[in-house]
Amino acid sequence: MWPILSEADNFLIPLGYLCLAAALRESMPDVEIKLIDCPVQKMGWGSLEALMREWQPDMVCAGDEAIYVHESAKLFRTAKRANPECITVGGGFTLPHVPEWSLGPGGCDYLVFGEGEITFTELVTTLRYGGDLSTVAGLRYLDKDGSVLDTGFRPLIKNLDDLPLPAYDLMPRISHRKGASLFQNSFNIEKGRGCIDTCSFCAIWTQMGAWKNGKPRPRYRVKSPERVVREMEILHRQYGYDNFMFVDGTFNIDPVWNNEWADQVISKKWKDIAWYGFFRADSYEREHKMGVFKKLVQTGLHWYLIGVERETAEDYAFLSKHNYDTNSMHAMFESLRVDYPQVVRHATFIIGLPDDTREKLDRLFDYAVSLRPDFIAFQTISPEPGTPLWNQAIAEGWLEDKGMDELKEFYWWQPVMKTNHLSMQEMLEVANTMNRNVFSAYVRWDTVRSLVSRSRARRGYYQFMVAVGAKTMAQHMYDSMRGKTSFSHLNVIKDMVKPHWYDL
Ligand code: B12
Ligand code: SF4
Repeated sequence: MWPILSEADNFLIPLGYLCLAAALRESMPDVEIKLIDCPVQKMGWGSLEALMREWQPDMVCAGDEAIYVHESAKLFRTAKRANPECITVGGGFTLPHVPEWSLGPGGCDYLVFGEGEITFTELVTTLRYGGDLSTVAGLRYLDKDGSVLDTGFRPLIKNLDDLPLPAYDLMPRISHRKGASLFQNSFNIEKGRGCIDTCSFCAIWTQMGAWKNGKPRPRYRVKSPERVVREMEILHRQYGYDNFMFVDGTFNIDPVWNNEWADQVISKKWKDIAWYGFFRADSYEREHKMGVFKKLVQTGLHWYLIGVERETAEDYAFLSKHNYDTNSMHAMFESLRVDYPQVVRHATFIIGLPDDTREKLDRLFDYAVSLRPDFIAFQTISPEPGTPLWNQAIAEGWLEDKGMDELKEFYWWQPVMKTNHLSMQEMLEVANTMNRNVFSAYVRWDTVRSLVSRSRARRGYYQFMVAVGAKTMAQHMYDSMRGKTSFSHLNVIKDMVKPHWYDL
């Protein structure tokens, strides 16, 4: 189940659900599992409820990302309306970290904390065949007296190759997602889980970390190169996908793994395979010098996303992001630009830190442009439940007592956290201005060259950006002619509209 707010937003498949379904199917093949991908099936709340009434599921499950937490509550209410006996299970990045809310107004009967496959399967087995739920590690649920019962942390799966292949067959084909103009015909894939760093705002290392005494520790695990190539082969040959999005928080942690994997992919001689990944700056140089990065590009790497976040050492310290500095950042971007011009360089920055001022953010803007990425995004910091930043923000009162019901605002484009020098409204204006001004930074020769680049990704991306820029400018001019001076059209998510089928 995956109700959404906007058709254009959710253009990738929820891989976690395919992994959970595969694990459950492996241990209980007779359980009937349905994955409903509302955006793809254009299924609104009305038809979803009708389906549930007809189908009478025994269990309805949903994960979440903060922005859609309120949607998961609505889903669980709908499920209970359709079948009062239905058991609701929540998992993923947010719900298990706010158990009082999730097991109360959030409408969950059970929460699966962290990595889900084994805990979820054991939960279903125990509910089905009987047994003591308090011995199933990784669960949170309400005890008889109404208090939250936490069954403790489930150790992480040691060997990710032991996982069954994601249940690809349960997913409807998604290539027709129009909003995915940049990522047509793509499918998510993971090489591993977790990360080596501990960035305070990031839920990737906490979700797949090892928890002890209520605190996460970073853990990084990978599948074997053979296993990942096998997944790609099935998706490519059997399902016809040629574009992969590696969901790993950091693709370039281990050059030896990457080298071996690249050799295997190259030996397959697949035509027109492309992939997108998230990278770190500090390990770039090593891979580049070893010749591994060149091989990654040969395998079809066409989009390099890096969270630069900030410029100064103090800001990196605040975010708990380690081993980043301006020299290596400049060197990496310059090498990418010169040595791998076919790869689109996408840089994201975090704004809205407690000490941010307009001047500080102006400097950050100039720094971002000086790195010459192809794509710059300034995102306002959003503390996510379960991350160290969330605890810090609550302790410091930075969230102004925002409760879970306000979590729908936590989508990284709108400020939710107080700063010492800028009001929320001022921060919103600064964020909009910074994202808008990015367009003027692209009035340069490189852009013209990129529009006719031989690289499909580069050409496609620049054509897309020029079209967005033109549309934005036209809107701006139209607004100015009508005497409207404030400009908010780059507040991307806010501008998204609910699809017409949303309530149907
Ligand atoms: C692909 C992706 C997207 C895609 C698709 C989302 C999807 N549903 O798959 C798109 C591009 C749409 C997207 C958008 C956003 N995303 Co996103 N996204 C990811 C990404 C890169 C991969 C997710 C994935 O497939 N992981 C691999 C699978 C196998 O693992 P998994 O999802 O964690 O699932 C496992 C467990 O978590 C658990 N589990 C998960 N769900 C459930 C449900 C149940 C019932 C159970 C029992 C267990 C369970 O079991 C699974 C198997 O072990 C993650 C980062 C990451 N590497 O995980 C960020 C991430 C999930 N996104 C994040 C954010 C912030 C967003 C946005 C808000 C960003 C924005 N400004 O728009 C939006 C929100 C949109 C939305 N729909 O909610 C944050 C979430 C933080 C948080 N606490 O909520 C993450 C963690 C990135 C980060 N650095 O912090 N995202
Ligand atoms: S390096 Fe990236 S994936 Fe790793 S903890 Fe930091 S933000 Fe998360």
